[in-house]
Amino acid sequence: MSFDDGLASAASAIGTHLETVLADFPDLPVTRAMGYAVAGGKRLRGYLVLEGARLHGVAPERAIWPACAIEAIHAYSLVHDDLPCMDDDDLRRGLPTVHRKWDEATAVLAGDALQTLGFEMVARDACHDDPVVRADLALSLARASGAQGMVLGQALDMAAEQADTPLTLDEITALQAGKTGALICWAAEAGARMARVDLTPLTGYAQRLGLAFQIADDILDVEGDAAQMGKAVGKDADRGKATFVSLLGLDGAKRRAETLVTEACDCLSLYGAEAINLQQAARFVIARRT
Ligand code: GRG
Repeated sequence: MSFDDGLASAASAIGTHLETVLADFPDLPVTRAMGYAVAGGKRLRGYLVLEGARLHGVAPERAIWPACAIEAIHAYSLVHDDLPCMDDDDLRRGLPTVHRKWDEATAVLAGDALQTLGFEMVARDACHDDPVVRADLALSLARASGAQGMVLGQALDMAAEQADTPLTLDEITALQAGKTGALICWAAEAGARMARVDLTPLTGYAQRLGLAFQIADDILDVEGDAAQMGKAVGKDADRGKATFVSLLGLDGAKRRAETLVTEACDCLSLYGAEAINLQQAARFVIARRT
């Protein structure tokens, strides 16, 4: 199967599973908003979970739970990031943002409920027989998404908007390691956690992948098709915020992303040909147009 077909198949399985889980919830605006927010997207994080699990012999019917969990947490972060008190965006994935389609209160609640749903899904018995593994998944997911991970990155980003001087390369690298890198790391490591094996190769891979993802996002922001997906092109740079492109230049940013992807792939060399899909995922991250 080609990488594109594998990603499409994973995205379909994740979407179907999330629909099934949400079908058990009361039919209310907040649950409809949750389903709307968690639909679509590339499903890169969920794909990383499923592939990392496959690499370690974890059954797909188990791995679908953390794959859906990370997509629910990711969706919550986007719903809240789009709110008027944060980025105030009207469009996400080419469609009205949740607070535009419903209202702000519903968007806050839908984001909150997607976050708690993420933790519920890794805590369910169906995710893993061993409660210690389920607790490890929940603990590490809390650290990745909370005030030591994604929320920390978002807070540093908000502080940078108020600062008099733009961030340095080291500062923006640390910020992005939290804001986008932490969830990507958790996704890539989840299969190894489920198989109770050493995380080190996956961590090395994912840290580089997460940084390459953000550099690619900054490149897309200035030259990509992101506008068609409802992103304001060049928005961060227009606000005077430092980006990898503003700090490294467009060509320098592209070279850095290429180097990171090569290094990420090298981190998985001990897995041999079995790691080809994760290596192709790393290449996809810098080749994507949205
Ligand atoms: C509000 C707690 C809180 C955190 C928000 C992740 C985040 C922190 C904000 C998102 C802002 C943003 C657009 C960052 C750029 C990187 C990123 C996360 C892009 C969106 O991820 P994709 O491209 O999205 O994987 P899809 O739509 O494919 O799921």
